[in-house]
Amino acid sequence: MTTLSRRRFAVGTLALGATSFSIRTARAAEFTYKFANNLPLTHPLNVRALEAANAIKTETGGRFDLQVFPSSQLGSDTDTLGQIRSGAVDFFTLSGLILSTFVPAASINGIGFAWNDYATVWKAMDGDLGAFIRGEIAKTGVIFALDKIWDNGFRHVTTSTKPINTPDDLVNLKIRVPASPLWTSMFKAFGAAPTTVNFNETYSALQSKVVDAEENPLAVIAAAKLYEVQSYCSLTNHMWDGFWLLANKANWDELPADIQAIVAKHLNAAGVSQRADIAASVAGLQADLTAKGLKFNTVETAAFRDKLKSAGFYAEWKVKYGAAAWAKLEAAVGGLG
Ligand code: X2X
Repeated sequence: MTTLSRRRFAVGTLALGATSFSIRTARAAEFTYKFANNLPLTHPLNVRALEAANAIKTETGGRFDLQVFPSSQLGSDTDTLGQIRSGAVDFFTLSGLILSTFVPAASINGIGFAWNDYATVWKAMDGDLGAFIRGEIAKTGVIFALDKIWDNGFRHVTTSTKPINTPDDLVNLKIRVPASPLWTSMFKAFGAAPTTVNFNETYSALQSKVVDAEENPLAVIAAAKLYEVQSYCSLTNHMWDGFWLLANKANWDELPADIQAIVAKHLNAAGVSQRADIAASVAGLQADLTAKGLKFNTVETAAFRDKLKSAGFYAEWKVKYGAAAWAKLEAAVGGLG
């Protein structure tokens, strides 16, 4: 285990303290379920998750207590994927790209430079493409995804060394990527040197210069204070990434139908509100991060997409997903070449 920074440790301890306080003071709930995620409490995902937890407690008359564990308190994403499969964790927001280590089709929305805007993303993820992915997740028999995918965002490259202006700037770049074959494949196609690091160890990997770069949406860069250990943010918009709200099927099936309905209603509504929070925060976040010293630049994305095309990236992944799944992606985003 890598050492957590003192700041992160303090946040984790406070959150656990608050949880046990509420258990002691409130009437014991009939059902106490755990919701794990990898993000700090300040990120909209946790703000909305806590709001949903309160609404669920109220509407179930205290019968259902959803305990939110932020900042990978229950383990790294890779560990927590094991726990949601076994039922040690009940709910878990996870990037579809990381989920693909268990459900291969789940990374398909992360294909590089596929999405132009949020309108296209939500139409597809609330429509046929999302339904297809949820179907694949449900086929595992041990987990399923709630209807509404939550937003992580459009991802951008940050570095401690130099801005990324052209695809050539990625060559040999030591960049952290999450644990997912698609991420590694895409950055290798650019000639970069990707290293897999779970999110809970990313800050320290950047701080200790194990890697020089990472890539994330602005909301994550801000909430996790990655600007403290990065100097440049190149607005590459290279990928849209969302969090499926996964549930352990056996634990879910133990809940009475009326409680299931209340929990699903509030969690899906929270996901939709959280999408709006992220979209509304982008302009302000860029200004805040600039004030904190991060230097921004924009890029011509066509050159990056052409590079992936000539490296055979799209052709390779079309074969991996299969023609039928690829057709669903192209029906949503247009031809990918
Ligand atoms: O690990 C990441 O970079 C993050 C926070 O974006 C995900 O959860 C995929």
